[in-house]
Amino acid sequence: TLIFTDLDGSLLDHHSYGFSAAEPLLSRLEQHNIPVIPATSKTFAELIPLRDSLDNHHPFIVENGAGIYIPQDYFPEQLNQPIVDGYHLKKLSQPRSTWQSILQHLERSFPNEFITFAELGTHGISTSTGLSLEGAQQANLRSFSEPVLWKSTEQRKRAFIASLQEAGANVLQGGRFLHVSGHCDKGQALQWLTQYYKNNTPQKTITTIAAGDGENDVAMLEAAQQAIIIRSPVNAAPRVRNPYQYLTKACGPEGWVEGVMYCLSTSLFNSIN
Ligand code: 2M8
Ligand code: MG
Ligand code: MG
Repeated sequence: TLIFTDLDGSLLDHHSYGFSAAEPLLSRLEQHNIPVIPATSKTFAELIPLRDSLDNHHPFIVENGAGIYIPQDYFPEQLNQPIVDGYHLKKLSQPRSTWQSILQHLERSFPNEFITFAELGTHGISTSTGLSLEGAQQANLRSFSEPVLWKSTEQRKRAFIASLQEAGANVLQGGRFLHVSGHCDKGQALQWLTQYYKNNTPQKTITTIAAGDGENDVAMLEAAQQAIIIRSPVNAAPRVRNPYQYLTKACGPEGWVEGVMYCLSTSLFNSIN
């Protein structure tokens, strides 16, 4: 079993970014060799300290599926992927600058209607996310995507998204921002990494579970065998086409524990029946 999980609003509390309710289960999963694989909008720079506090040593997916980082020596086989910052890196998007120049061109058609992460800067990111200044700085160290804060109407937002798509970008809705990146998502990243585990571990069948609370998690929730939709304190639950799905009663890390316990008990039930 592999557990792919969104962080903000799922394993981490939407407001406080805490995860204490999930700590006992996280250590039990580790003892039972069930990898918990973060799949997040966050950056590599944000994940390094976070993996430390979560005591997580598994591969991780950043910037909404744009990059998959695999620790060196995690798999017995030598990976073909280049080593970046000490990890094997599989890229699924063009660099951030590609999206920044498209956004710059759209400035004229959508004046004062959006503000990019780069424009917000450390202070602006900190105010709009509740992250510390250090956290905001790490969130801005992006390699493959540009988050955008939308300031105008829903109708204009649809026109904006259409223009971005026309220019070759892919747009995903996060909890607070629109994420402009390549044609990647957390679902494709889940598939790539699951195939990698299959090729490099003795188990021939691998069960995949995915947990998420937002629109940017839908592709991953649909790609997994079992989906856990974490209830959000602020947004409606995303619509997911997966017959094996569970909507949690609790939000954030409490909901995460509820959903993972539910999925593990049903997959155990299926395997003994
Ligand atoms: C951004 O991502 C969230 C994910 O849903 C959002 O769009 O609201 C990212 O920029 C990420 O790097 C950052 O940590 C997060 C903080 O809330 O916001
Ligand atoms: Mg989320
Ligand atoms: Mg997210």
